[in-house]
Amino acid sequence: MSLVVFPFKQEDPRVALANVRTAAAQERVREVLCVGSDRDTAYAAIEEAAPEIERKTGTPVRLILQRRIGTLRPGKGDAMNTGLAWFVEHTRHERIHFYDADITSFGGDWISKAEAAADRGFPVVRHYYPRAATDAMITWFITRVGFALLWPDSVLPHIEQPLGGELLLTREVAAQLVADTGVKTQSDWGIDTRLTMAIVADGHALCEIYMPQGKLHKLYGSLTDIKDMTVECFGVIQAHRALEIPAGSGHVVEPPTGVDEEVRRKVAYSIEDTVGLLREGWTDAQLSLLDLFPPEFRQGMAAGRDYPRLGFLDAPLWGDVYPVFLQHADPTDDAWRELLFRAWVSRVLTYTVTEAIRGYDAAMDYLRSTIAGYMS
Ligand code: GDX
Ligand code: MG
Repeated sequence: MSLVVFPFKQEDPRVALANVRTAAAQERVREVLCVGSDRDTAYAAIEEAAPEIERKTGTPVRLILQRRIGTLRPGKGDAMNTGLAWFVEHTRHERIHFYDADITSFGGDWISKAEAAADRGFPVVRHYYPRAATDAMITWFITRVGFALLWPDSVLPHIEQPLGGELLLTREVAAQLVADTGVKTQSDWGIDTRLTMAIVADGHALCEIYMPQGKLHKLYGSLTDIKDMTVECFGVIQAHRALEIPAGSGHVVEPPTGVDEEVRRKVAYSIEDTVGLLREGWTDAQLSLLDLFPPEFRQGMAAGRDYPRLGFLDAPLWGDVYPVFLQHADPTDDAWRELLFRAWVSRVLTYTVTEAIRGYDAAMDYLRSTIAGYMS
């Protein structure tokens, strides 16, 4: 029997509550735990509705605030670690599920499919879903690149959505993660990457299940959110770049069953708003950091101050630039954070104007081939 955990922060109470109700009504679910960042409106709404949901479904809905467990920016990592610790210390359930609270396409099948894969013997199950060709840009240009460059023989670069917040773990795996100091430390957006790395390093077999309806959820509030996410998702890889990860533990990916026309057509970000980011906010400190990088990158980035260049940061150049960030970047330093974000924006724009415009299938083939290229 299972516990379902929803970390939440400033979510639409209606969406969060609908998801809590859906989870509580599932046959295998014995308890739902909502981990809030503070007593916001969603917190109040869940608190009020919990007794009624329990009466209707027989499933208790608990509500707690995240604890300060890690040492980095207090964020989603503290919330997930609070949920993991609570599961291990306060319950006897066999499995734990995590879901983002803002998914509007959430349904009982997210839970039942994961349970079915765990029944087949997988101690770790991750959900994956179709995403637009211009979505998942951190996954494609930060996480999978880092995994491919640093651990080409492991399963890490093959994981479809290593940042996804939707997953199932058995009690044994959860207990191991709760005891892992590296996981505990990761209080920020790096938590999903850190969990993925710890699970693979510990040699657990994992199954990725396909949700054809996709994950529809809240759009990014501001570019600051995505900047923090980019830097923190890079930071976790950089901090653990010396980690030994064994070659190949079991990894099964359920084949995808088609991609919605809406996903194929969707443009996930505004090119117009993004181009401006290459031009604004340069400081002398950022400019002097460019000296550490290959000349094509240095010139391409610096030229952006006058007129943003959109097509220069291709896959081979990114493969040369990324290791420089791995070696030198200081994610606590403003100039480095800005430069890393700017470089990622530039890589995203180059890909968009040279590859994504060729259409969905060509773009996805291209993205996959870049990862294979970095692995060899
Ligand atoms: N308690 C708590 N505290 N919950 C949080 C916090 C926090 O500081 N920050 C976010 N959450 C909740 C949020 O309410 C939602 O339920 C979930 O965590 C995910 O956050 P959201 O803002 O919806 O993230 P987003 O942009 O959808 O990112 C997700 O996918 C990324 C990716 O795959 O690209 C999220 O799972 C990321 O960790 C992941 O990197
Ligand atoms: Mg979201």
